[in-house]
Amino acid sequence: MRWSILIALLAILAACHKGIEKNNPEYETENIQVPATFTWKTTREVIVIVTQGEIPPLSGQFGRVDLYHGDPAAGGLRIASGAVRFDLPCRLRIALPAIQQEIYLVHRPVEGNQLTAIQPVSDTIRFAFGQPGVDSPPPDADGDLVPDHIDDFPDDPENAFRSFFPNSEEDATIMFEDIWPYKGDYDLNDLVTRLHFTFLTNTANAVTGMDLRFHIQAVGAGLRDGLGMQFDSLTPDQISWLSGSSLTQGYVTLNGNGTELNQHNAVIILFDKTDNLLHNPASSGNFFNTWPGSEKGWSDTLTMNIRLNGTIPLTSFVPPPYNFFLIQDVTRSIEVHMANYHPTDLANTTLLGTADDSSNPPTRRYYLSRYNIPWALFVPATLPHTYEGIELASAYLNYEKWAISGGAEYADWYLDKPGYRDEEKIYK
Ligand SMILES: [Ca+2]
Ligand SMILES: [Ca+2]
Ligand SMILES: [Ca+2]
Repeated sequence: MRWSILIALLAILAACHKGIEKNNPEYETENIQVPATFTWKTTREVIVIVTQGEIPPLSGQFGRVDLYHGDPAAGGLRIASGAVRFDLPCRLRIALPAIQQEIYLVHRPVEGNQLTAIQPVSDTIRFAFGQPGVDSPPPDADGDLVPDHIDDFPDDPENAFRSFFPNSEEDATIMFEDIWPYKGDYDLNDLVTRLHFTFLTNTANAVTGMDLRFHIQAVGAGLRDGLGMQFDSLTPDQISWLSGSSLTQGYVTLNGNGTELNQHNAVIILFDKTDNLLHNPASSGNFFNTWPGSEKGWSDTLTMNIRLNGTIPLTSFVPPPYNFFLIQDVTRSIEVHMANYHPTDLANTTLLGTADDSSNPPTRRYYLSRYNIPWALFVPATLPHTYEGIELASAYLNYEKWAISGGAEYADWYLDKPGYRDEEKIYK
């Protein structure tokens, strides 16, 4: 018990932003000369357009296009899929890691052998496949014109394919400093949450819904925080229903469809308090997997299912990272967003531009310090966090070069490559 009090005291000290000696005083993230225009983005959006030639006789059925991060024959993971027919090109709008140089396109025709092509990543990726002749249409149990053998939902005419972010297997990560508008200690481990997105689409390559799977990786905070997400391009009535919010604190009020009440954009709340998901040893107090030597805890993994009212073409449906935000210390009005993502209607906007924050809504500058340092970072991969009080930038040895170059250099700073990490500073 005394140990937990000590931990709690250390927690308060670590979270305190002024006058406290930091665990790594030799390093100061705010001394990084970050260009004011740097977006801190780790992803890019691309449009993929794949056409299929016409060779009669036609069955009217759709072939399928799959996109992979790497060579599927060598274990490359799938990122997106869509329907293609001679008269209906496959158009996909997807987010890729900014470091992605090329993608693999696989054509799985109604009949015949699949073909693979490699394309360099650009804003618009175009490719054309031929279509082998189809003698007799293969079985299509649900009648959606995607044959069973290439239909991810062979018994569901409303859905045909799954697409993913960052890919079929791996998670993305969102990391926060939580004492905004005060600068934190830049360990970015106050809340670390792992995210995986699955998108459901139909034969028309329109989105019908999305599943968001998540768990908490770390809580290096004395505060009791929550996590929400705003769809900046969806209104609440575009969502039919959603399930899976973890709410125990009573400060979140929902519409009938599960989105948050009194918001003009669709806002979903993943959890209103980190403890809802955590199984943490009592000796850790509020802290979850950030102190060296402390007993490890584990997090539940939850999935939110989100289904749309009608469908939205994949070319109009904005891909990740979306507008995630931390809710500070069970106080709904204090939100912490990624750089240049705007607050929701329920945020107390009088805090913008106060203390260490230099948000300026007229110029759409949000949640950046006067040193152009953000309070939140989204990474399209998993990455281990640092020990309590150790600045992320001091453990990831090319992070500073990435920031100074405005993202031009070392955009792969988060990868586990030789010389990229100071393992001593990374939580084990
Ligand atoms: Ca089918
Ligand atoms: Ca189907
Ligand atoms: Ca911190």
